[in-house]
Amino acid sequence: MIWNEAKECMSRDEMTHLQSARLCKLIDRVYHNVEYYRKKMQAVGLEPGDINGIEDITKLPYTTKDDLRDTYPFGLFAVPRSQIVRIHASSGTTGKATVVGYTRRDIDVWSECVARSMTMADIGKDDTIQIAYGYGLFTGGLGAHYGAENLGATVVPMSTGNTKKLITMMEDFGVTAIACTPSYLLHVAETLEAEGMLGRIKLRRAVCGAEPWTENMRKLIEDWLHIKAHDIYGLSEVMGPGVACDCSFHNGLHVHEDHFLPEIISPATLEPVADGETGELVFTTLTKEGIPLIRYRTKDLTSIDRSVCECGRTTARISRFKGRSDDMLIIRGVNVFPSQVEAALLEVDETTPNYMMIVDRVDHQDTLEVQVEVEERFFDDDMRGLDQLSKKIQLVLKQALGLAVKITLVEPHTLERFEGKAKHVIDKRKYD
Ligand code: DLL
Repeated sequence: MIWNEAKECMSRDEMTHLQSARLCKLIDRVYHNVEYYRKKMQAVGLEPGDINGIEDITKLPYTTKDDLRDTYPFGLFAVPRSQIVRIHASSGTTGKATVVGYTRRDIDVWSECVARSMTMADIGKDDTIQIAYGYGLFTGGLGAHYGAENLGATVVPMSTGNTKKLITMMEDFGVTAIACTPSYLLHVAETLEAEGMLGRIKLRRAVCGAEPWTENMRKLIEDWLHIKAHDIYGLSEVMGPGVACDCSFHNGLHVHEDHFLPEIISPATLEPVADGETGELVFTTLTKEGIPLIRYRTKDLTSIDRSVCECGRTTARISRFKGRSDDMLIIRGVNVFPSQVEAALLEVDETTPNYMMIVDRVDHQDTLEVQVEVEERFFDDDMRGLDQLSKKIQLVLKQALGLAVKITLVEPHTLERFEGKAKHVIDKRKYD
C-alpha cells in the first residue's frame, strides 16, 4: 500500500513542474522575509525573477551550518515568531547549537513525511511501535512519534534510557515495530538474547537511522531479530527524520522530493556531479515555512538514482550513506570511513559490529588500531584461536582500507554501547 500515491508516483515531468513552482514561490518568500538570504542573493546579483524553475537552482548560493551559526538563534526564520509552534536544536560538538523552528504546517508536513517513510517500511495502523530515539531538542523522538501517530499506529514513547524496561514492554505490549538507531537496536537484540526473550517478542519491523550503517549490519539485525529493518534518513536543519527512507526493495532511500529538492555536488569543486556518482547531498526545502533552507550542504556523501523503483514509486533514491565528508579520516594519506571498517568486520563471522577505531600519531606516523569484540569462546586457555582470528581480521581490513591496522580483540560487551548516535572513532592526533 502506498500511503500517498499522488505524491510518490507522479511522472518526472509532473514532479519537475511541482518543484519548479514551489521553488519560485520559496525564493520570492525568502528574498522578502529573510534579510540574510536577500543579502546573499544580492551579493551575486540575483533577484527572485531570475529563478524560473529548478533548472536555475545552480545560480543560487549554498547555505551551510556556519550560516545557521552566524544567524543564531532565529536569523534565518522566515515567519514572525508568533507562527512558530516548536523549536528543535542540535547540540553539535563545537560552537553554538543549530536552532530550527516549525510552523504548524511544517509539523504537519513533517509528520506526513515520517508517515510515508514508515509506510515504506510496511508499518501501519495495526502496529504498536516503540519510539526509542531521544525525546527533547533532538528531532528523532518527537519527529518519529508524530509520524507514527499520523499513521494511526499505537505509539509507545519509550525515549532512551532503560533497555530492560524497553524489552519488558516489548513483550508485554506485543510491540511489532521499533524506531531507534541501528547500533541501539543491536544492543536491544543482545539484551533480548541475554534475557532469553528472543523467541517471545512479536517485533516485525524497524526503522533505523540517525547514524551511518551498512547493508551487512541491516542483514545482521534482520537475521538476529527475525524482522525487516529499514533505513530512515533526515537532519534537523532540513526537518528531522523522514526526509528519505528505503522501501522493501532496499535499493536506495526514496527522497520526499515534493518537499525536499536534492542535488549531489562535488565537495571539492562545488559543481554538480552526474547521477550515480558519489558526492555531497544538498537540499532545498521547497515547502518549509519556519526556516526554509536554500541549497543546504548536508556534508553527507551519497549518490542519486532517478529511475523508477521496483516498488512503483518514482521519487529519486539516494544510496545508503557512505559517511560524511567531515567523518572521513585521513590516515597516512589514505581516506578512511568508519562504515568501511564496519562493512569489512561484518564479513568475518566471528566478529560483531561493535568496534572502536583509535587513531594516533607515533613518531610522526599515523597509526590505526581497531578494537573489535569477538565471541567469548576465543578467550579460552589456548589463545591460538585468538591469534589466528586477529591475523584474519588484519588481512580483511588491510584489503578493505589499503592500510596496515593493529587489531585488538576484546571480549563481548567490553566496548561502550550508545543509546543515541554511536561513536566509533577516537582520534588522538594533535592538529597544532
Ligand atoms: O539524526 C535526524 C534523524 C533522527 C534521522 C532519527 C533519522 C532517524 P541530526 O541529529 O541533525 O538529525 O543528524 C543528522 O545524521 O546529516 C547524517 O550525517 C546522519 N544520519 C541521519 N540519518 C542517517 C542515516 C537526525 N539513515 C545527521 N544514515 C545527518 C546515515 C544518517 N546517516
